[in-house]
Amino acid sequence: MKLYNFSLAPNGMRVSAFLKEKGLTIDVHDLDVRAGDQFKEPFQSMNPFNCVPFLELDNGSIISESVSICRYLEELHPEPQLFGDTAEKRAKIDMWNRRLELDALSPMGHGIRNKLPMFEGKVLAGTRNNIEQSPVVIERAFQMLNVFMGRVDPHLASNDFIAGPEFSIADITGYFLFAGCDRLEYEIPAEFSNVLSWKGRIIDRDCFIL
Ligand SMILES: N[C@@H](CCC(=O)N[C@@H](CS)C(=O)NCC(=O)O)C(=O)O
Repeated sequence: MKLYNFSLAPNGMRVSAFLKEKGLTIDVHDLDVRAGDQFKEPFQSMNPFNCVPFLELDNGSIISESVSICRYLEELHPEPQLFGDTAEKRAKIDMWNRRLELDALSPMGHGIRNKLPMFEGKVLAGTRNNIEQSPVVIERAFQMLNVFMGRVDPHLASNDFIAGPEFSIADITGYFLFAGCDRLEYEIPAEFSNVLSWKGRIIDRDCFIL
């Protein structure tokens, strides 16, 4: 199998961090998505969503979406488990990962793409068009992040990691949420001290030294 990735792509780095945490190495092909490699053949046909990361299996089949790739790799290499080893743990890790992605990572990503000049003409991932950057989306990202932080802060008072006592794929998502907040220049309000403590617990983990 081969992973198509770009070393500066946050979603690609989620898979790289997962691989490092698992102690796995796989064949990687670097696609420079800033230069538009993903729109050229054969990559356009391999992933018509024009994004990295995507994984090519030995039978030629393609899996994209960072978490779906990680889930597939976890099935092949269950230890150390990052998606949970019981029905309850799996559901809770999935629940937290979805909350992080839908309520925080996604609005944060839209905020960045509507703010930074490097994303002009690329407001939606994997597109090149004239959709304009909008300050309203940036403001909404800040509002949604504030709501999210307020919701998770009490939960993190009694949980070392976001889905419970063990580090999981949801913490990997969390790390890239924090990295994106820095790019967006969203500072986590000091009142959310449990969120800041969680950030402190995961930020220096070896898997994130890529
Ligand atoms: N939900 C997807 C998002 C993938 C994505 O947005 N990838 C970005 C890099 S972080 C990309 O390839 N962008 C290419 C572009 O915008 O042209 C995932 O988790 O894999």
